[in-house]
Amino acid sequence: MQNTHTDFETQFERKIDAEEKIEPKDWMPEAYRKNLVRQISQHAHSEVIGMQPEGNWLTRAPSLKRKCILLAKIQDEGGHGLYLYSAAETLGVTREELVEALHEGRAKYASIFNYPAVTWADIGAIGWLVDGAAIVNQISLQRTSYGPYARAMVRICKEESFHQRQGYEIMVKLAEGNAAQKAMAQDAMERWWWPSLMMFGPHDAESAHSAQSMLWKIKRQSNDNLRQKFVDQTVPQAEAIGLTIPDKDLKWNEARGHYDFGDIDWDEFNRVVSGNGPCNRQRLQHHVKAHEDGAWVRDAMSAYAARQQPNA
Ligand code: FAQ
Repeated sequence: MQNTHTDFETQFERKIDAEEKIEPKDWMPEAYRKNLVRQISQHAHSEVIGMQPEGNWLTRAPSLKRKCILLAKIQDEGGHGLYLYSAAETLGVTREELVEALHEGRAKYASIFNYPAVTWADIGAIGWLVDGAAIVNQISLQRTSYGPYARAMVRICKEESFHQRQGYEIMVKLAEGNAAQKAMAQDAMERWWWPSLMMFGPHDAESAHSAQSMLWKIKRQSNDNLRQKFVDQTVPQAEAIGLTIPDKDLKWNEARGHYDFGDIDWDEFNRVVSGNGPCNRQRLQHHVKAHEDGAWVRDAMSAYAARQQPNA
């Protein structure tokens, strides 16, 4: 007897309830597939666009050792983009379609990468705060319901944890340094703190996709829960190196067992997400140009692949 649509749906729901992974060949609701393509591809675009602010400092890293570490870190981010594009491709979209959606502004990438990295301390702040925020989110995504996405997250989290440490270590060194170095670290903290909190997305009540994504276990923790986790883990790290978090409302709440913190500037978030942040145009133009400059490589690979076909 053939399976009916309802049988497939029941099997899908049973797997989700039983914490079994949904795999590429399994039946899945079309809206589940679409939502995953959206989230995974935006995640991939973020990793790749995220190479730009740090790439800006490769030629100016203060020592050979710092340059090697930064180079390895940025290459890891490119690798994360590749695992994630591959995971998205298992859902029946092509890499070309995903890149086209980015270039045409139909796909987003994380708002944080539209801010400039203007001093060396920004490289410390990106590793510490931006990778730190990314890990908090990605640890929960290791348990996402789609198998290829969950498995990509395992390796990505290991690498992000090295990235976070390298960033924090830059900040430690600057904070232990002379007055100018300390001031540089504090200035970076002030510029990157609020945009890092915005990485977790709108408040749960305003989040368009959360309710359904939580039911399908694509997301395992809400935007606000993850943001709170990040604040709770980062405040003691800032205190340990004598940096001040730029939030007058930040204080430990004994009753909640969490830090209370101030309101995010959602106007700024919306401006950046809708394409009007400090570097949106520059980031996208750079990606389009790199893609166009690389066309000959893709053409050569296609020509070579065609030659390998028997009887071609
Ligand atoms: N920026 O309904 P929700 C990294 C959009 S990786 C831009 O709450 P959702 C590594 C959202 O897309 C960082 N747009 O959405 C690294 C949606 O618009 P849409 C990336 C945002 O998906 C470090 C709308 O707002 N990580 O940093 C943002 O349920 C250093 C409504 O929002 C991931 O992508 C934002 N911050 O929750 C690399 C993790 N927030 O699509 C280099 C995976 C929200 O309807 C250097 N993604 N929007 O047009 C997720 O966990 C989720 O997608 C969220 C958003 C939590 C980001």
